[in-house]
Amino acid sequence: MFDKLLIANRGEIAVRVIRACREMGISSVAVYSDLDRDAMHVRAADEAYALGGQTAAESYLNTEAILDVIERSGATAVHPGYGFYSENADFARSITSRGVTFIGPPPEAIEVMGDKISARLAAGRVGVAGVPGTNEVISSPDEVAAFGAEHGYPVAIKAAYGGGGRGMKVVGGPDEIEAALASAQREAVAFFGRGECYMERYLTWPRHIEMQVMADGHGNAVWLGERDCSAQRRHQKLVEESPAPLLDDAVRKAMGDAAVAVALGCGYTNAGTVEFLYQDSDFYYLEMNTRLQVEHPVTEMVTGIDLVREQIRVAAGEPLSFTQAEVTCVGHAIEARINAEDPAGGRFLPSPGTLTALRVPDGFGIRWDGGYESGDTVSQYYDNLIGKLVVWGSDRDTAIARMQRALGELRVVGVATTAAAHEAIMAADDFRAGTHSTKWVEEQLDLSDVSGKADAPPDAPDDSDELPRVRRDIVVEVDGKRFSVSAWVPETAGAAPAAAAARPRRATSAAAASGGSGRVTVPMQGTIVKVLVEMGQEVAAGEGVVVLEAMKMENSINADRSGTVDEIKVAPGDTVGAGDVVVVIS
Ligand code: MV4
Repeated sequence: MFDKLLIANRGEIAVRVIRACREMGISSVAVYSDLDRDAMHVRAADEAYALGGQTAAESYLNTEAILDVIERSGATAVHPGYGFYSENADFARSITSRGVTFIGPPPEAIEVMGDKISARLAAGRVGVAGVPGTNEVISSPDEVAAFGAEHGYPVAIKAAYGGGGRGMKVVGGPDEIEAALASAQREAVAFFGRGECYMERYLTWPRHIEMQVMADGHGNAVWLGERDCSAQRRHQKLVEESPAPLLDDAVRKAMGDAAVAVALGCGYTNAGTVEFLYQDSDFYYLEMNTRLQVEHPVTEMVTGIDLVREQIRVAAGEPLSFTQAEVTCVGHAIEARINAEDPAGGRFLPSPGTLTALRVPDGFGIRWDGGYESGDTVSQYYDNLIGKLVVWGSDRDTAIARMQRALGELRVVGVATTAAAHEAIMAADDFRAGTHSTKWVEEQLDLSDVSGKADAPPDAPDDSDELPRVRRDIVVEVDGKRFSVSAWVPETAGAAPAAAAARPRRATSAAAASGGSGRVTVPMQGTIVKVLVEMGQEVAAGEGVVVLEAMKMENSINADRSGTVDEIKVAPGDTVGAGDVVVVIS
C-alpha cells in the first residue's frame, strides 16, 4: 500500500480523497494555486505544496509543477479526482514513467474511450449496441442525407473527440444538414482541436442512466448499480439518484453486464462509468467516463462500498474486496449539487463570493461532501460546486422527503446557490413520478419564481444582549384568540413587550437591490457572445442586456434598473473581466 498520496485536485473531491487516505493510514499531499492557499483541501491534508498561479491552466493543469511536488513530497501515487488531469493519458504516462502510480485506468483505456468513434467500435466488438449510427468520420453532407433517409430524423452530429454534449448538433430534416454539419465541425475544432464528426439517430426523450463499474488488475470486473442523471441543464447535472426510478430489474442486469463487458473489452482497471441513453425500454451505449465521477456517493450510499478506498486498493495491486454476488443495493440515494449559482428564471448565473456563513444539514441518512467551510471564498476561476448534499432513504419517497428536509436545514450566506432549484425539482410531479428526461429541467420545469438569493445573515447580537434578562408576562390576541405569553427581555426594556425590545430585521438583499446604478457589470471573466439591446432602447430591470460566455456556459447579464440604454461598451467577441461595465442605463 502507498505511504503517501498526492491529490492533483481541489475542492470537495480533493477533500473526499483526503478523507479516504486518513482512514487508510495513508499520508495525504495537497497542491494549491495562489487563490487556494488556505482552501479547505489544503487545511485537510497532512502536507500541502504551492503550484503557483491563479487559473486552472497555471496551477492544477501545470504538469511540471505537479511533478516537482511529487518529487519533493515523496508521494508514490496520484489521485486526479475528476476534471483537470483525470482523463489525460499523457499526464498518466508522465506520472507512471517516474514510477509513481496513477489512480485510474491504464492510459490506453483512456485513449480508446476519449475517441468516441473508437469507443463505439470497442463496445460493438463486445456485443454492446450504441445508438444506431455510423462509426466513420463524416466526409460529406450526402452521407448524413443517406443516413437520415434510411433511419429517419432527427439525426445527431457529434464530435469524435468531444463528449459531455459540447458541439452536438441536431438535424431535423434534409434542408438543415449542410449548416448543421459545418457548424458541428467548426465547434469541434474550436473546443477539441479536431473537427472529425460522426452521426447517430437522435433520441428525443431519453433518460441518462449510467453504470458504475470497478475492475482490478487480476481480471475481476463488477457493476455496482446505476445512477439516473436525467435532471440536468445544459449538460450540467443537478440531481443524481440510485437506483434509477422505474427501471426493470432485467434491464438493469443487462445494462450492468453490458457495462462490465465494455470495461473488460478495453482492458479497464479502477473505477469507471458507462453511460447509456434509455428510451422506450431500450438502452444504448453512449460513452465511457474513465474517472471517478462527481455523483459517485449515491452508489456508495446504496452499496455501502467506499469507491475511493477501493480505487486506491486496486491501484496498489490488490484484488477487489468483493465479488459481484456480494454487491447488493439497499434503499435509495439522491444527490443534489449545491453550486454557487443563481437558478432564478432558470438562468443559473454563477455567483462567486465569500461564504460568510455555511450551515450544513445533518441527522439520519444525510451526507455532506463539501469543499468549503464558513469563511471560504468560491472563486470565479474554478468549478463553483460548494458541496454535494446526499441523502439515503429506505425507498425513493423517503429519500425525496429527506432531501426536502435537508434542503430546509441548509443555510448559505454570501452567495446564491442552486438549493432553491433543488426544492423545485423535489416538489415537481414529473420528478416525483420518475417520468422526467434529460430535457425536462430545460423544457418543462418552471423556475420562473425561484430565487437563489443567499440566505439573510443572522441578526447581529444586540448590544443589550449583555444585560441580564427578566421575565415579562403579557397577553396577546391572535385572530381574536387570547394567548398568555412569557418573554425574557433585557432589563432596560422595562415593561415594554418583547416585540419592542427586538431589533427590526435587516432589510432583505432583494429589497436593497431593486434599483441599481445603471452601470451593468459582468460578475466574471468571459466572452460576450451577443448584445441584446440597442442604443436608446427602453429596458426593464431584470431584462437581459448581453449574453456572456463563461465557464462553458452562456449567462444572461441583466439590467440592474429600468431606463434607457445610454451606452453599449462591448461587442460580440469582446473579452471582459469581472466587474467590467458592459452597458450603461440612465
Ligand atoms: C444523444 C442524445 C440523443 N440522441 N445522442 C449529450 C451529452 C453526451 N454525453 C451525449 N449527449 C446526448 N447524446 C443521441 N443519439 C441526447 C444527449 C443529451 C444528453 C445525454 C445525457 C445527459 C444529458 C443530455 C442532455 C441533452 C442531450
